[in-house]
Amino acid sequence: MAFYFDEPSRTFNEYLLVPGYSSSECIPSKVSLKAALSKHRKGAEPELSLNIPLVSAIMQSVSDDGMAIALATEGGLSFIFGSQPLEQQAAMVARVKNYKAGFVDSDANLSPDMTLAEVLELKERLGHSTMPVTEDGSANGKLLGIVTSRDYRITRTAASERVADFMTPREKMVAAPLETSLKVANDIIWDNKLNSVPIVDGDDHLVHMVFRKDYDSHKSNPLEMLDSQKRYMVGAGINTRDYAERVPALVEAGADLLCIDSSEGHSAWQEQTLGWIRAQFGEGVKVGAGNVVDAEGFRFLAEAGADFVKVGIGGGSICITREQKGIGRGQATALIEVAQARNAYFKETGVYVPLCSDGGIVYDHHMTLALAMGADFLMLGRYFARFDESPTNKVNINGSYMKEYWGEGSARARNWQRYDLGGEKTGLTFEEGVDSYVPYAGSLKDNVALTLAKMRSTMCNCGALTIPELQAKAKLTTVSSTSIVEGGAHDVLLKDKTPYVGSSIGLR
Ligand code: MZP
Repeated sequence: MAFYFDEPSRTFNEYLLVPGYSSSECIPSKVSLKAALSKHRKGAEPELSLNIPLVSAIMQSVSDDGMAIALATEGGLSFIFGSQPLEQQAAMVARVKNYKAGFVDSDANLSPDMTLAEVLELKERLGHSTMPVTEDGSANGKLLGIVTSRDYRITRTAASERVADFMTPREKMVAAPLETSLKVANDIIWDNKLNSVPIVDGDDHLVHMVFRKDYDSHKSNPLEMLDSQKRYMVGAGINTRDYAERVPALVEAGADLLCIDSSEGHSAWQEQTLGWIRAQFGEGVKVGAGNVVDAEGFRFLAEAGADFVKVGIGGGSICITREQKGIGRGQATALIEVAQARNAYFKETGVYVPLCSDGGIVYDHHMTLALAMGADFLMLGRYFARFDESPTNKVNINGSYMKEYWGEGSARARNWQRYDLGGEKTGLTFEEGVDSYVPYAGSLKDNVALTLAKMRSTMCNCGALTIPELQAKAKLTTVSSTSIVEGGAHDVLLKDKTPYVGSSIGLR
């Protein structure tokens, strides 16, 4: 006879935190959001920790090298998507590891034959007004000049005019050699009253750009996720098919942490993958596994050697697995049960396995709920997809800016390995994800700051200055549907007709 769980499957929306005593010590500026990222023994520090408990989803539409750099700057971590050729994925990882804050790869580049109309289109699309001109229009071509908004007047310069005719040519430009430090580049910028300086190699090929505004980035980002060599930290997704080739390539490229990306992790394939990694690399390569939604699944992956376990099936905003296959579990219920299993495993073995709550976060306060329920950190797709730094197009739909966001199980991503159940290589036989838009929300930095301000504030209401303290002290209650109505603005006529959105996510 089938097994029936006692509890219905519940979502984050069905819970609230009940405040506890807050001492005068308990103020938001004292809250530490440091989170364990890899398993560790009782009393020992984890080898890997996050400075903020947020990681970006292993998805084409979320986590490329640009997202990874932006998130590591704020103290979180990205997992570069694995549904791409391994050389390409390793190159993204390498770009994060080689990134020098303040030295950026130029993403708005011109060739001398382009027209002013094309320059304006690029400016509108990317939001940059400084564009180097290279022989072949690439980011590393021979430098021929530069175009800034000082080089043309829209009212006077014809839209058909060629870049070569109005750019500031190379001989009138200031550029700096490859070995230039950030400090010296900044001095050049100030001494010459520039907004940027191109860094060139011995053959005068463009390598990087240094912009005036980036100089202070290190100082203003105290939570940056840096490795022992002061490089940004980055994770990468792997699958249970080509791990023997992919894992060594990612390790070689410098990935700090891997994660098996699969819709369902309680499987022999994950056990084999973890076993292979341990046999080849011992404990030196850290790898998370998942996803699971019950105690049995957790224990299986913990015993198979996972460094962290990811929780969640079917709750992702772009996910239709529950509709298509009828499998999954409400994210809150799944997390609560898995956290209980994790705590029992810790008591029994002395090994603490961090949990990542993956998918289904809609409002900012859901993040704090997930942490209170036992997650150590959160994986977010939709949240990050809305920002400038996500790799997808920003498009105007009926007067509002949107970013594209598609699931790994959609026909667009065709990540069949994520849904692989063994047997012949079949490709994606049916979709488990959708292709969608999410409202454009601006920069990652501003949004993350707001989200974390709310998180710190709620933690103080619960009398907690750290995530483990929140987990120990949190008091949670389920809510009735009528009390949800009571929780919003109600029985008043709002002066501002814009619907109130209780989250920086802003969809509901
Ligand atoms: P969300 O933050 O957008 O709600 O959910 C992101 C999570 O959804 C990802 O981390 C991943 O676990 C899951 N995901 C990604 N693609 C699909 C799909 O196409 C999916 N079904 O479920």
